[in-house]
Amino acid sequence: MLMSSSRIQIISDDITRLPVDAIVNAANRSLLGGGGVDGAIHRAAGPELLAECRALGGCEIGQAKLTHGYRLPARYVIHTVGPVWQGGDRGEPELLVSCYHHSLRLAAERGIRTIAFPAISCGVYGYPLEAAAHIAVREVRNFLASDDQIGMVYLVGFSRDVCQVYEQALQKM
Ligand code: AR6
Repeated sequence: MLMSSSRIQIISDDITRLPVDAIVNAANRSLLGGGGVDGAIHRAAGPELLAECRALGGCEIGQAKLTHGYRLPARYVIHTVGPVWQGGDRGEPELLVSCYHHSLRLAAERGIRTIAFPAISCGVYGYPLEAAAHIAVREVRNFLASDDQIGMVYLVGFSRDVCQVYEQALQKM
């Protein structure tokens, strides 16, 4: 098994373009689409994605559900619902940890080998980027340390700035 840190890669890209086994969606509890990365994923996947999501009955904050990727290059979409930042003492860190953990566990259970995460909660949900990047890197590393199913986890920054924060978080670990 490769060392866990060599199975984490930070990339600057549009997550909807990545030919990985699964991309993660930063969704809301309805799972019926929205703005940001959620809107981009639904646009790129096509209406079949919304139809499958309708049958899922929503998703709790910190949990994750899997659908097909339809017109996306990715085979699957793992929809997770991040916390809205409310100052940090309303369980937000634990809920964000839970998003990464449940998404990775679901991926491993489904035999997924390559998975890409956006910066969950770091857009309209307002989670401070440095704190969220620290959680993302730590949780992915912890998971990979005891998993040999997933071969590569991509942490996707939509801009170079986000990637820089991820790189700093990775160096600090
Ligand atoms: N590829 C990669 N990253 C992206 C892309 C993309 N195509 N588009 C945006 N990002 P956000 P949240 C980045 O707001 O904060 C939706 O309406 C973006 O720059 O998409 O978890 C849902 O329906 C930011 O760094 O998600 C929910 O209601 C990160 O993805 C709500 O927003 C997350 O930003 C979820 O809010």
